[in-house]
Amino acid sequence: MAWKSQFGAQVDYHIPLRLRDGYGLAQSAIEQCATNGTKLLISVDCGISALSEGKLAAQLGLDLIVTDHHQPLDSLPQAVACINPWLTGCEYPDKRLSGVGVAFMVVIALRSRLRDAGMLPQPQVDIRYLLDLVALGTIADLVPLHGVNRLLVKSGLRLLDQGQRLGIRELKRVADVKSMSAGVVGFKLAPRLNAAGRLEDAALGVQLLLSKEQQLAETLAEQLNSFNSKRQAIESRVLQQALELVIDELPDTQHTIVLADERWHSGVIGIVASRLVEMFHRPTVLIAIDDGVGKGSARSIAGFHMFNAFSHCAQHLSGFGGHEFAAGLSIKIEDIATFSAAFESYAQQQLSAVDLLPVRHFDAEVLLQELDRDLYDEINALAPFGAGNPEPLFMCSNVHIQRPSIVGEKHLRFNAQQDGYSHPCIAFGVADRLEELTGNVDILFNLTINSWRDRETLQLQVKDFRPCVVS
Ligand SMILES: [Mn+2]
Repeated sequence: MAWKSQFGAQVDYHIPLRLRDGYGLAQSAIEQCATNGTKLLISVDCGISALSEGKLAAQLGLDLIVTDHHQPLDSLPQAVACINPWLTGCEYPDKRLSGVGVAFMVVIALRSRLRDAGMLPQPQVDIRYLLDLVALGTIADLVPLHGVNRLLVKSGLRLLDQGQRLGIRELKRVADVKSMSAGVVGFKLAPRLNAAGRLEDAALGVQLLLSKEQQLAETLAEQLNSFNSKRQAIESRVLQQALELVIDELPDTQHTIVLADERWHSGVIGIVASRLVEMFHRPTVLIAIDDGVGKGSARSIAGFHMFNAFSHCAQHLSGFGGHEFAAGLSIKIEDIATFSAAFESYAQQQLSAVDLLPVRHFDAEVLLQELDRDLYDEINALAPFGAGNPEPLFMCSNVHIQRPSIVGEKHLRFNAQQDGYSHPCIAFGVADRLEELTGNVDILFNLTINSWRDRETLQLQVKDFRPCVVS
């Protein structure tokens, strides 16, 4: 169903069915495009390693432009152009653009070429209004939020907050989002847009973002929301199963976690791998086995470059791709054991025992009396916070805990007191640690503002705590 783009071209989109076609530029997609008369194919966030697909596109008479931010291999796909900040000779200064960031730069360049050629349609397109989508994609792609990325996200968040795009408005409604931040996008909006793709067809998310009719947008947003709930349920089941395997099978001396299971859904293993990394602080690969083929998702820790590790173990893999902290692979079942051993021995060389200790870094140790609204405002000028630009984390030692209680079933609320000063605190998702909140403790926290009935109060969002060691 092609339509006319703002620059005047007839366009359509294709989202790979991840479960059928895997990630990226799939052969079936190229064939389909050729059949329906497409002349030019532009990839976004994929394609840089699609050598055979590039060849196929050329054979079928399709022009291909690859835009991507993944690491290029030694040879590039056959294409009219490959646009990727990591290409040798690419002079673009900011290598860490997201997939959508690269696509947006292409839009900027295209607009300027069209203007110079006198081909820009009137009234002129204001491409700033695309920044809400750019922010969304940049946050969801988990690139570091500094440099150009931070600027794109900062401008885009304002648009997301205004919710001028119908689909975004509906998405905010079903996700119960009141105010916007990079965290809200990452934890509430992006998972809902992605939920359909993890289980079925990611095109639902695109349809929502493009929708112009209220009724349709409402329906799509609600569908995505229910996919998301389903995804969460599957995820917690897979996590449970993975934990059982970790506890049964892994000795303490093991530097890595590699688990494979036929019950798993390849759409959720990445998220579960992230959870295992949080819990065990080991480079982790989870492999979902389906029809005799393994599809793996990997997450890493500081000091261990996952893509390099996969390159090192390439002989045991059918395919792989990714970055320093996240990567994916495909593997034959009979190779899983040898891969796992090679991966572990590489990690033994790369990582020391100290690398494997979970460490919490904080930015400053403070006293409760130093915390006020002015400090919050100063810190907040550094936002948006997210990957690569974490929200400043403070440590306050030896605070006295008052009135700890469970709120909303899963969370803890209490007051922290020190030298006559006190601040309200909230700790999310740790209701099971209520009993540890006695006497004097050290707390790690971010500064937040709690708005309630038009009153704004400083609130400490406690990320972790431990019994105080000095007194
Ligand atoms: Mn990407």
